[in-house]
Amino acid sequence: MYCLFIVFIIGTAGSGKSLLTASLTDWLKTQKQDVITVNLDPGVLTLPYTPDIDVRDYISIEDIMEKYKLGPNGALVMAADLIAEEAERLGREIERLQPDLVVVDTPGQMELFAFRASGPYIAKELTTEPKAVVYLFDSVFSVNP
Ligand SMILES: Nc1nc2c(ncn2[C@@H]2O[C@H](COP(=O)(O)OP(=O)(O)OP(=O)(O)O)[C@@H](O)[C@H]2O)c(=O)[nH]1
Ligand SMILES: [Mg+2]
Repeated sequence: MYCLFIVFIIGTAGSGKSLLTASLTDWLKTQKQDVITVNLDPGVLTLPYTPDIDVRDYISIEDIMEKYKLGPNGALVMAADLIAEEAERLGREIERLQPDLVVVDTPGQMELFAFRASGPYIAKELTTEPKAVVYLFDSVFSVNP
């Protein structure tokens, strides 16, 4: 039976989510793991990895700002809801690629993913298989408990 594990990289803005997605995936590939990356950040311009599935193919922050006359934060809230609408399609894309592991890079404004209904909904819709969360803190701040 096909079974996949999906890891959501969540953390505060600039805590290193995208870089960890890149390094973790590279390392897993050296361990001969069949892994793919998913970018769920619609606002990012450049990434340190080439995502196999990219939410920017469906959603553009600039288009949302223009179309709905929203500021950058309002547009990100709206984008989170639009991603939720696309979640089933993203889930089908993952299924089509049949990986063993999926590393999901989430948006910098973690409250959009972690503290709104759309985040858990997206997580649930992407797959019914086992899921894990890796939570990143700012490392410099975390030195002092
Ligand atoms: N020295 C060091 N720099 C890091 C580390 N992880 C990330 N960085 C740097 O921190 C900056 C932000 O890293 P990103 O991976 O873009 O962080 P992010 O959480 O994806 O950022 P947003 O998506 O914008 O919230 C980049 O310049 C990285 O090179 C790390 O472990 N050590
Ligand atoms: Mg990022």
